Amino acid sequence: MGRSQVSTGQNCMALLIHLGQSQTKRYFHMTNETPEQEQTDGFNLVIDALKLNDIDTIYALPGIPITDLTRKAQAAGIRMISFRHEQHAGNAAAAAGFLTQKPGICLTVSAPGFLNGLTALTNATTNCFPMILISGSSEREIVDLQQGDYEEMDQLAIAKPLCKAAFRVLHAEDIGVGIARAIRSALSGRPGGVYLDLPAKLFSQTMEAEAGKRSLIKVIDPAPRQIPAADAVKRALDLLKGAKRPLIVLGKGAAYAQADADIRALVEKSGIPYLPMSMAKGLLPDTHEQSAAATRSYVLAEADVVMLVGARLNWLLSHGKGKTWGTPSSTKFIQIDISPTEMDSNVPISAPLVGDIGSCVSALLGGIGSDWAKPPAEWLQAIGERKDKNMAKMAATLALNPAIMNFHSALNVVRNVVKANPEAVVVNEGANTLDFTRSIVDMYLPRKRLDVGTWGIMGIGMGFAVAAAVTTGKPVIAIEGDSAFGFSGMEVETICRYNLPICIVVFNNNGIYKGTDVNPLGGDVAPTVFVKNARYEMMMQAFGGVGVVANTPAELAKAMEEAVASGRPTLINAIIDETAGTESGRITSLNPQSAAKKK
Ligand code: FYN
Ligand code: ADP
Ligand code: MG
Repeated sequence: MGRSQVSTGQNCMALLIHLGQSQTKRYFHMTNETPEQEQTDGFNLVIDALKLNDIDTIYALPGIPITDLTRKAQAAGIRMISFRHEQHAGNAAAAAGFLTQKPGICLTVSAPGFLNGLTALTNATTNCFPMILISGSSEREIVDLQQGDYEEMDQLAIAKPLCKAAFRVLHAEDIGVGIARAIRSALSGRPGGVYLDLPAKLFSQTMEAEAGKRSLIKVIDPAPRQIPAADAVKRALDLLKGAKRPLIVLGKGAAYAQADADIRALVEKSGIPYLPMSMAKGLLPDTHEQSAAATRSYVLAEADVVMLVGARLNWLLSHGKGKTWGTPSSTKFIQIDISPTEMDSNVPISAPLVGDIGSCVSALLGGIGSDWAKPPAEWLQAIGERKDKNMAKMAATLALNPAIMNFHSALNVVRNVVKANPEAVVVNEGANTLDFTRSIVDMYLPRKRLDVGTWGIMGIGMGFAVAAAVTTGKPVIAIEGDSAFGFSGMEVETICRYNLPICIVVFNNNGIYKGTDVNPLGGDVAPTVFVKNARYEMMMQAFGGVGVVANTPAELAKAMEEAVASGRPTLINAIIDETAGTESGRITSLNPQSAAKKK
């Protein structure tokens, strides 16, 4: 009530402000006719439209022209998480979208703020996470004539090729439609990032409150189910039935779909071994007997029929061809995906199953009756043997306790802490830190692992951690390479400000990949190394959080256990052997020199 009430004095102000603007006449006319009518404005309409659509949190960085919007949204009961850099606000929005199936909202200022948010928006689109980047923008008339406005930039044009959809709202009465279109675009079909451009002038436009209310849209069924065709389901089942060495690959699309029980039932009833992609870990517990994660290379090379569930045949799966898949590959693919054009993007898909994962998986389940034959015993046995061998090897490595802590001895601690706290969300980035954590730290529950995703992007750490803490209320454990942490490290202040239960462990080996590179000419240090023995824990102390140095697994275990139990913002500077680590972790082959050698 109070918020949308504008006093007569303010009304006059609003009228004055509107003089000389293109919509002035209309509003003048309207307000003139009904001077006593309750008024609303652009600020309130944006807030009301978001609230109407159950948006309860905004990840933002205030400034011209959206400062008042952040204040008013907070006053209206929307949780406002204010960051130190827009990229991290954007990453938080993206992760919130992935975790909740509601578009995460990032709010920024114009030009530079918008550009800072754009990397996150594009990354969200690449990862198929629903998010909306809302940026304030400068005067259209001046921007379009390139007359040099404050933070002048044609933001809509720049955003368009970099996200799923982009919209601009010029009139207050169109705010409802603009936000509805943004929500639908972000959530329907393949989820992705949407840009919404709100010029500064829009916020102070007024209109009659009742008409404003009527102009808002509550989006009904924003991600409609897409039921797969019966013949497509049959084709997929027939192919699976005939397989001698079947494999299921679960991707982050499967994690996003929140069809956890049916996915687990499909895997278990079919008896088919499965491989989780990184962010699908935990969809079934990594300790599940049908998991083939510990013998990844073997199953990819040997499988004759592979069913992809919300996973793309991109670089992370070697595009479905080449050495990884056995040469020459005779693998046949079934692909479950909501996007029809994903099919045949890299190799032929023998059985495309287009629809939402929940509907596709339940349709497949319908076809797996009591007469279903489990995969041939030789296949399961071959996988089992290799898996046991690899896991025994891994266990032996983890049991070692070298004099200086390395990735394995430190991650053995993390593995135990996560096992004891399976509800905790693990955020993970780096090169070696990422690759070792992925294979060493088992996940037990769906959507508990957030990482660098499709692009292998650094800098997601603190944004993802904040969103995980805010949306789940559970402890967050961020396992960060020292280089990776640097991209978003300033957000430790944000973490302290909101007192979030985030435990950051910086794997400090003094550099990118490792800390031992030397400049052959002397002078400056090598480009890959950092200040030696950096005191990352003091960054957390600076803002009132807990900062600890861990030189040994025992110290690391104590610090992590305390952090998770207390829920206090904590940064553990875990000192890792600076000689540990390989160039680019497990993707060394992508370095140009290695790639050239391979040819
Ligand atoms: C996995 N493995 C295990 C286990 N889990 N062994 C024993 N026990 C357990 N629990 C084995 C697995 O079988 C593999 O061995 C190996 O460990 C590695 O497993 P992973 O990580 O699943 O497999 P791989 O080949 O590294 O996966 C390819 C990939 C992955 C491309 C999907 O590397 C990836 O997601 N990379 C992202 C990298 C990235 O984005 N980096 C950021 C940029 S860094 P084998 O079966 O013997 O192969 C900039 O420099
Ligand atoms: P990963 O990297 O884990 O293999 P990808 O991001 O490559 O996963 O693939 C995710 C796939 O999931 C995308 O092709 C996307 O279209 C699809 N997807 C996302 N959500 C759904 C859904 N609800 N139903 C069906 N497919 C989905
Ligand atoms: Mg490092």
